Amino acid sequence: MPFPNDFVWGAAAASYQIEGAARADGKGPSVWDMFCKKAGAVFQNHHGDVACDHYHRYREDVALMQQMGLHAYRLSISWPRIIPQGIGPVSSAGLAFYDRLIDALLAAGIEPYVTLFHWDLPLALYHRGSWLNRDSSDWFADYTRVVVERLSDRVKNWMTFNEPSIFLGMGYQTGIHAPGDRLRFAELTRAAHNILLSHGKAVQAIRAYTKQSCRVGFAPAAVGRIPHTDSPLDIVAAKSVMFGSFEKSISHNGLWLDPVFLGEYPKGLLDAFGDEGPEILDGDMTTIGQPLDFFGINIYAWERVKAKADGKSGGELVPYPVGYPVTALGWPVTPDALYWGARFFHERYRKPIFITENGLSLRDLVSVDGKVHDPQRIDFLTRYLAALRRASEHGADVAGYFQWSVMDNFEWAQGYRERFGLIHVDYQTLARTVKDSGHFYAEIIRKNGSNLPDLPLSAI
Ligand code: GCO
Repeated sequence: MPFPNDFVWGAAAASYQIEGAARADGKGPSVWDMFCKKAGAVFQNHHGDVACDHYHRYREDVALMQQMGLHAYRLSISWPRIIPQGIGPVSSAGLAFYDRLIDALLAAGIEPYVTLFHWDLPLALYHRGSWLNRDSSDWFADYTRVVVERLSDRVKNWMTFNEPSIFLGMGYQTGIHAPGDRLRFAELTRAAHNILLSHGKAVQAIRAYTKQSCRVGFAPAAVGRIPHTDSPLDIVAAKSVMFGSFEKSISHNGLWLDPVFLGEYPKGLLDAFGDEGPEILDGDMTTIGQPLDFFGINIYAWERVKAKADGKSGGELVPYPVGYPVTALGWPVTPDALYWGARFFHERYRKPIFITENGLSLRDLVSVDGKVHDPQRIDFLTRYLAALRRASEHGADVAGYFQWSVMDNFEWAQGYRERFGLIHVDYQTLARTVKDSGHFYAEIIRKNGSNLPDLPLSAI
């Protein structure tokens, strides 16, 4: 059984994680350039100064993407490469790089899906108050205008933010990501509201300045729960955790997904925030709730829940048993997260679903035969994609899948220790080697998934 005929097969990466050239051609510093210089902030003090040197090697990388037969490539634009100070003068060299990259992708028959913000905030804007400053929504809208005016004659698939709940939570609450701050809860909800406003104004800018009809979405993470069984009670329990059960948290789906797709914060969430909730001005929710064309979602590992014994709402966590399969990062392998995620999000938000990220990290290495054998990634892909196809068969409008990641890259606070790529990168020589999983994924694309086994959920 194949996937839908027009299913989009892609792979993803992000500017700071692969480009390198951190100061080339007038690029301004980002908060990650600053953060990596803090001793101990990143594994072995790794940083993105060189990364995969994609800035100079993009033609080779696009050629490898073409070899794999990718339909699409999800890239992000480096804001400080376009506008070095975040606002003000635009870098022609920065725009020229993305001109070259987009042209190379199109020449290779690969559709670019562009994320406007994947965590590399211009450092100058951090010093102007970052997302705590309500002006951030105008800064972001103007940056979006510059990019869309330049690239929208060739780019027709846009995403505004990547995982706002993660970059806000890890960068400004726990501080284990850039910029490494630990804000008060009321500051976090203010920043979240400004990020959502930035999203809405960016959507307006895309619609206003695009040079062709286009599709707009964003790529959130989500709090996800897998029903322990497919019993109605367990399904209700999983959804009640995902879309109800409000508490004082900036991770809650109701803080991010409902305002964007339903145009409002859930009342229960604002009640839970109390006087630490965001200040909402007239018109804000209309701005935030700009219509979108698809529901992008990054899904990796979800927890399982079952109905509470006392029948109350919410769900009881079902821990994974000792020895349950995990990735090199310790994330449980939970393929049915793609099944339930596609079904739950399509049911609630009624938009075509793109899995904008899914993958695993392994400790891949180049074997004596010069190849990179990664059978666990092949098994992972088999299970997760079989589950996603099952969701499609059961009525979810599944439109595409982007593997994270096209190549090994800088995995934030873990630096280069974690390898997520379909392509191995030797960080000393920068040599690329397509892994066995890259060849396997190419076969899946060629056969539109019909070569994947027809696994029942219980076997996934
Ligand atoms: C994220 C980011 C990616 C990560 C990937 C693996 O989801 O954290 O979008 O940049 O590298 O998800 O953690």
